[in-house]
Amino acid sequence: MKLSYVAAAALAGVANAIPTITATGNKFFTSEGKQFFMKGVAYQLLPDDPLVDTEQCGRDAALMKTLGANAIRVYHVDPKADHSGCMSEFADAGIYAIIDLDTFNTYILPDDPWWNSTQVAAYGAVMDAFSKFDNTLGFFVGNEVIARANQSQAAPFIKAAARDLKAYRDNKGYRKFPIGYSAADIAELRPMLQDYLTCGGNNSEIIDMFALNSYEWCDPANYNTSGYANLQSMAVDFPVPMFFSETGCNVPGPRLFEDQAAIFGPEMINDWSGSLIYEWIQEENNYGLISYGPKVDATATGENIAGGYTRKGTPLPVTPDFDNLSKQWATITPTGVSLSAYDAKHVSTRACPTSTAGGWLIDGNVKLPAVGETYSGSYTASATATSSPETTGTGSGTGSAATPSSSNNPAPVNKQVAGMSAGLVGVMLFFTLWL
Ligand SMILES: *[C@@H]1O[C@H](CO)[C@@H](O)[C@H](O)[C@H]1NC(C)=O
Ligand SMILES: *[C@@H]1O[C@H](CO)[C@@H](O)[C@H](O)[C@H]1NC(C)=O
Ligand SMILES: *[C@@H]1O[C@H](CO)[C@@H](O)[C@H](O)[C@H]1NC(C)=O
Ligand SMILES: *[C@@H]1O[C@H](CO)[C@@H](O)[C@H](O)[C@H]1NC(C)=O
Ligand SMILES: CC(=O)N[C@H]1CO[C@H](CO)[C@@H](O)[C@@H]1O
Repeated sequence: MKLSYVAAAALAGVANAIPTITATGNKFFTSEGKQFFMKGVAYQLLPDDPLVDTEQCGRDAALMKTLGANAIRVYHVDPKADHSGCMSEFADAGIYAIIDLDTFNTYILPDDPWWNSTQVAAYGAVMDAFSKFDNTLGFFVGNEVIARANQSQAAPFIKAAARDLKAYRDNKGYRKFPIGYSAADIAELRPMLQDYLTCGGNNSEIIDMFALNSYEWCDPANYNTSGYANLQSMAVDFPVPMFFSETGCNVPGPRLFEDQAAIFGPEMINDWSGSLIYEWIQEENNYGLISYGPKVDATATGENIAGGYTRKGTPLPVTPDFDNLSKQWATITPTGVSLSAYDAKHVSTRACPTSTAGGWLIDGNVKLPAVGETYSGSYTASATATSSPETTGTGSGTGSAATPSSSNNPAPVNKQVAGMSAGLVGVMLFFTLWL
């Protein structure tokens, strides 16, 4: 009696468990051997940590499930808080989480980069807090650290962070969570940044996934006019999974989300692993898919009110954006390739880019900063690996095709609560100083 009860409970446990995700070649796979495509949303109701209120997570997870989402991306968490209730609500709804390891006081800064043991410990604490959940998909070591070519000197620090957090993951015996970077979509950095972060031939020093925050597809647009064809030309057979970590231009609105059909369509499906829509909660920037009630006075304060919006309660779809996205995703059910049938030899590392005057600043496969290092103004060439080209992928795009530049890129500028990048923090500090 007792035994069969235990067996039944164990069986139920197995049935309910969410498969874990790993990266192989340029694709994600579930522990059941199926390819995994992300349909997700950026989720940051409150600045410090949206994954601590189990009931709220349950309400949001239920509606995300009806939307068709299977992933969230969270920019800031408190490693000391208990996330088990929220993570289990999302797991029950079939939803994975990508967590940014950095936060307001630990970002890698673009103009004055350093990487030290305080950051390693802080990023590691976030990994510790989320390593125990089966629905943790992976981690980012940075979000939009670099926004201009003349900030590319910070790129080796991003690689150093990936190197040290991958070593941390492995030393702790955690499963092989992909550890990646979420990049601003900037024409003058393409494709050098994505190529640099994955080049050099030492797997211990590259990112495991590359994600783009892209607002190039503004209605009306199609695959060619949006600039996605250009992004795709640089993504062919990329060595690690690529996906959109933010997307969903809201100009002119209402949003149609027709880009989803392209991302999951024949042109891109072999090289992209899906997208995360910016963002769940409606805020001043007008990117929300839901709200928790009408806008309130910008100066109003209260337990769950900030920046003119209530940040807790029953999620109410923003019309027609929520339905439009739901309908788009309902038409998209990619199966991809199974792990057993997948041949990762198709992908290939790009050469480390060489520096150019007034452009990309890192010349080849430079020696990465050690823990405790601050940018000194130059890098030394790598002692070990060479900067000679490895096998170059077929899609080293020249950027000469339809190339929407960052200047017509209406990315959210108001990301105080959600994914405010270090660059924007810098800009804000600048204005604060001058106002
Ligand atoms: C790392 O850098 C931060 C910011 O400069 C500093 O506050 C912290 O003390 C540094 N940690 C170490 C171990 O030097
Ligand atoms: C970097 O480039 C931007 C324009 O892209 C320019 O405004 C800024 O002054 C440059 N910064 C430096 C330090 O040269
Ligand atoms: C690869 O990188 C790791 C971490 O930096 C380093 O310990 C190792 O020696 C490197 N391997 C080679 C062959 O250079
Ligand atoms: C994009 O351009 C290619 C090449 O000119 C063409 O074959 C394709 O039909 C176009 N796709 C769209 C959606 O316009
Ligand atoms: C695909 C889809 O549902 N599109 C709708 C999005 O919203 C606009 C405005 O209400 C509708 O006209 C579209 O049909």
